[in-house]
Amino acid sequence: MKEYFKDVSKIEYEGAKSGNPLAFKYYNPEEIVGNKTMADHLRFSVAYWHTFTEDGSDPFGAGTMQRPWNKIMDPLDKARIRAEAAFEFMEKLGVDYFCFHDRDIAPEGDTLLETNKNLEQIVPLISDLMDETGIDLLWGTANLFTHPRFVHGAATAPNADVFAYASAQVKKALDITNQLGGENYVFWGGREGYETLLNTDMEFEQDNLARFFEMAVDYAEKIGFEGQFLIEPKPKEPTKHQYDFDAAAVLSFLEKYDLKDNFKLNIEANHATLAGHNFQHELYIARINDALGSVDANQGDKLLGWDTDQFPTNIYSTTLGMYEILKNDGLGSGGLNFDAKVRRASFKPVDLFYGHIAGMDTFARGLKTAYKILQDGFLEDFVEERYSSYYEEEIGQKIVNGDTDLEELATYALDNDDIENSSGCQELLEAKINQYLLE
Ligand code: XUL
Ligand code: CO
Repeated sequence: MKEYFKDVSKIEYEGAKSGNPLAFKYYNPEEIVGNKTMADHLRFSVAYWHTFTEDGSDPFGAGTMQRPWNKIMDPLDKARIRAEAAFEFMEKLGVDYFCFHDRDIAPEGDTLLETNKNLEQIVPLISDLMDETGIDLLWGTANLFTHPRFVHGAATAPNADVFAYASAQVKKALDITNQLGGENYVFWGGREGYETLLNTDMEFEQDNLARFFEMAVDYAEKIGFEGQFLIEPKPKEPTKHQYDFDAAAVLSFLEKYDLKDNFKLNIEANHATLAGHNFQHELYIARINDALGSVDANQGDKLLGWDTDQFPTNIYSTTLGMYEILKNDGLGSGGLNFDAKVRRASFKPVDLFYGHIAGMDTFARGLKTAYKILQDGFLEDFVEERYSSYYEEEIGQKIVNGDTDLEELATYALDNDDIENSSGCQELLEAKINQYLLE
């Protein structure tokens, strides 16, 4: 087998003082944090599409990425060689998981039958590479957004033939995810939304999306797929409005269609900021609704209004993100998948290592800091104290226990004009977080 990253050997942990760009400074997979290793907390995954398949092209310019494994002309040979390069990269990086869309790993043929046959050629090779390296599949998914047939959406398309085609694709993607022992299956509704309400029956489209999910749940049961279904919220791009706008919108959709037991959320940091939230907010909403399933680990750029999918290097964001994940008692079968791409100008193969190492170190440091904040309990103590009137005072207890009514509360308030509020102390708390980050 040809080696594609000859100049790189296994990435090792060398500690914060290391000057070696090809070493971890904070990610020490075996280090115990609390009750498990860093590797078990973080469950890092590489995204096949950004790292191995895409070429760096943007709407204004051609691809720039030096990816020797993508130079092969025959599409199936290219897919094979790409898989070999992918597993060499992931093994050297030391991640335990990867994720793919069906179309990342095998080329689309002239017919659906041919496309499925292409997948059947590549999946056994990927299975062998997984066995050889011990790298597992975090999640599989179907690409229901690139091909022109999905111009009006997939499950929410106004055309039943498109709905059927998307269903066939999900069926196959579930088959191969199951075959490869995938721990989750993701739905990201890239084109499930609208451009204008003038031509859209929103109610009908959302009913159809629910029908689509129900059929996937039934099929998974039929084939014995035990992985977790995940929906990945995003507010827009490529559609003007995506139905899975944010965690709250997806949760209310799942509630309405009685699907809550079958789905959790895959929270992507850059999607959170596009929705006008931050990473922690989306994780928090998912957590308190028992729906935090997995994470697409990346970051956006507030000065750019789109999904830039950058490698996560913002330590503040990863710390507060890991704080939520620890409070959730981990991600279960989920993980931290780098749905992130190196910049168009970072075109050397080695930049793929730099990007992932940066992201892994930033989350590892975030984990350690978040663990310390939780251990010390200063945030939790402050928040608990802030709401203490509901637990320590009779009137508060009555409200929480549902033992009162507007009449009794009005009588109480009429007698209690001098309300004393305490400070929110935001600046104090932010300064304290800085101390943890800088120590
Ligand atoms: C797009 C995105 C997708 C999903 C999987 O913004 O995040 O790559 O993660 O389809
Ligand atoms: Co994503």
